[in-house]
Amino acid sequence: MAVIRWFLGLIILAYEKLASPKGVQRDEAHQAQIDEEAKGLILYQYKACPFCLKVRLAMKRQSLNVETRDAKRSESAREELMAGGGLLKVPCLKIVESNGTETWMYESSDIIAYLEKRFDAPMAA
Ligand SMILES: N[C@@H](CCC(=O)N[C@@H](CS)C(=O)NCC(=O)O)C(=O)O
Repeated sequence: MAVIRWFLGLIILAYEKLASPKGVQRDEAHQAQIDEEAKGLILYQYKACPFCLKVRLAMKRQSLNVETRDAKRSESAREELMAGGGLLKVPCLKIVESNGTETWMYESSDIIAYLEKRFDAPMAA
């Protein structure tokens, strides 16, 4: 079982390398503004989780530079996720609003829909 999981993980990481989109191009000022907004986001994830890959690719497509924390390898990330979100499940997007309000969003499709609504719609690169 562990070997199968390891092999699937390899496939997922290889797919990420091959399928990685270039990402939307923005002018410098606009990208800087998006980068600033993205500082309020943290993606809790596992490297080899297909649902996390789906979110990472969506972020790449939108050129969103979001901090990621590995909840499998890092005990502190796992503890943060459990304490904040309440579930040991990934992906989970921590959203901190400018007024300090925190939201812990689970479900890859919900996360992608949220990012597409909040940031510009992705365009072909
Ligand atoms: N429907 C969820 C599925 C997420 C999911 O099943 N994630 C797995 C990892 S691939 C998980 O966190 N399992 C709990 C665990 O590993 O402890 C989504 O689309 O985000």
